[in-house]
Amino acid sequence: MSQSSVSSAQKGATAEFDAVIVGAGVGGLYALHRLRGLGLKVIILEAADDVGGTWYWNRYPGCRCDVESMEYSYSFAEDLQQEWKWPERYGTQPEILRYINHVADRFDLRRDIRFDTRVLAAKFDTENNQWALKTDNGGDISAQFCIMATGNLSLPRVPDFPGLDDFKGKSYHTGLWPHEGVDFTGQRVGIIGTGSSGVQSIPLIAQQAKHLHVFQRTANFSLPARNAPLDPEVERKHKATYAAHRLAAFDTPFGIAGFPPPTKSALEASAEEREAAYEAKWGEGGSISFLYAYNDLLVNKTANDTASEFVRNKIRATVKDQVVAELLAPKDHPIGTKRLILDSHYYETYNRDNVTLVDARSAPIEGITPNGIRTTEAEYEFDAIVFATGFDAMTGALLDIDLQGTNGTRLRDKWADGPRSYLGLTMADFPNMFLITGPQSPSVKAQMILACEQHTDWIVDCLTHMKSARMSRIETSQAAEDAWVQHNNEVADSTLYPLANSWYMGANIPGKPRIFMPYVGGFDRYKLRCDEVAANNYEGFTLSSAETPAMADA
Ligand code: NA7
Repeated sequence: MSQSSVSSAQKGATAEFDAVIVGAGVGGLYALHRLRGLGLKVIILEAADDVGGTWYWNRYPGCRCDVESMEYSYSFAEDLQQEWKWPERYGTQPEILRYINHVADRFDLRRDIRFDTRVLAAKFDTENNQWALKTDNGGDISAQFCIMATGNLSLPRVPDFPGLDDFKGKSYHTGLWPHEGVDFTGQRVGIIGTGSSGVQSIPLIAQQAKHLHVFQRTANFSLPARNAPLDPEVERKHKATYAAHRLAAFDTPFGIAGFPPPTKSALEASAEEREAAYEAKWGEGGSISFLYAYNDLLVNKTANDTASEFVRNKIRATVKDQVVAELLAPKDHPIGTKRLILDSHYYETYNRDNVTLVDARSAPIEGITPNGIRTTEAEYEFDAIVFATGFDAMTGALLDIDLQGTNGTRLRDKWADGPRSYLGLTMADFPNMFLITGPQSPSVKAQMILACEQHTDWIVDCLTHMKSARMSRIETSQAAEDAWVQHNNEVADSTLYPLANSWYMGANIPGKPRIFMPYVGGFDRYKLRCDEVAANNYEGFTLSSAETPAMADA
């Protein structure tokens, strides 16, 4: 353990590292940078052979961020944000990955990252206040603090279709896309799934394929992204007040400044007024802007119906075949309660002669055959199948690791009925472990990079406090965790979100408990609560050390 370590296991335990971070995505990289700044000996363990996390794996055609480039980037270094030039309004996957690589090099992060190393298990050693991690790559690691930066959408999922291995053609999951790319020219392609990954890739695959069949089980709402080269004037203005803009972002519900919160209900506006407002937002592009048309779109079903119907009518007006248009027009959930997709020419794609929409709701997929896909109604032959079938979101990557805390508590048991955390940052029975954007924090309902920064900054402050107080162990009280879980559920239940069978609810994985996972009380309110907890002498936590074993907070 290094000299400067946080009041170490002073009993003489020998930790190889002061802190271990699991994952080299945007969260893990920033955590490494900051923890190094505390003088700690830190390592990142990363399953991939390079940095980037979600932007490393998701290389499917059309993959692009749905948050604007000037927002979706780190805020911690003014020179970085001034110097980096984003070519387009929304970053493409290659551009974002280039940026993350630049950050890794600029801050000399690679020397403390162990690539090609998947963490299989982590167990807390109560005696020595150490986490012991087992990896698939030889050496085990022990560290006083363990920071899980494993991502919210990082465990890809292919449904358990019978015959999966029998397919003779090529198959791909959007979240595990080949690095060399895929050329579908002249091929008969079937794609399963119409979430964001499907909606982004379908227009581009359709341009190459001989014929594309899209298997849609549930229609999703999608808005035009209105992507374009980044306007130099927009960039200049943004950069002129970048630091202030970022500070302001911390005080907004989604961690993105520049969208004044709406003050009026959709039901207070006349039908004509509403139509004009939605039309303006539709023309502008972007999801926050659209959902900010009125203040009750996510809490009042009648209000939401007006926005949902507006988008359904846009789909009907775009897609020529009205039978197809009706299938594409979502009717089973209020707009915004599933991740609202941004697309480039998605609905127009169904006007092409080489694209067929297959309704996998009325005729579900029964299985994969050697030659293609069989539904309850027909069999389709393909050269390639694309699974755009999503992820075991928010909890999947954490549960994939055998995590064992105090008293033999296994995370898999603790979370058997759904995730439980305090602030989405820590968990009872898992001392000295922190989650970056864990379930029950805003995470995917905020600008993710800012959310990662906010969590890391909080952890760094906490470790700094522990160091000055000569404490070596922090643990969450069960009561604090219970209260936070209850608060999270109450907030979600006061909105329309739970009405949708979304991955936010765990609904896309058969057998997964249905609990609304992200905190939707607003990033601003959440950050205040985190700051308050710290200011109140780490309310809800117990801090202790070898010398002061039971020194607790309030
Ligand atoms: P999503 O949004 O979870 O979408 C997965 C899609 O796959 C969705 O349309 C599913 O239909 C479909 N799916 C899954 N299983 C089946 C079966 N058995 N049959 C037919 N269709 C199926 O994942 P994405 O990768 O698109 O996006 C994830 C997030 O990444 C996105 O929200 C952005 O935040 C970035 P279903 O809706 O379950 O009927």
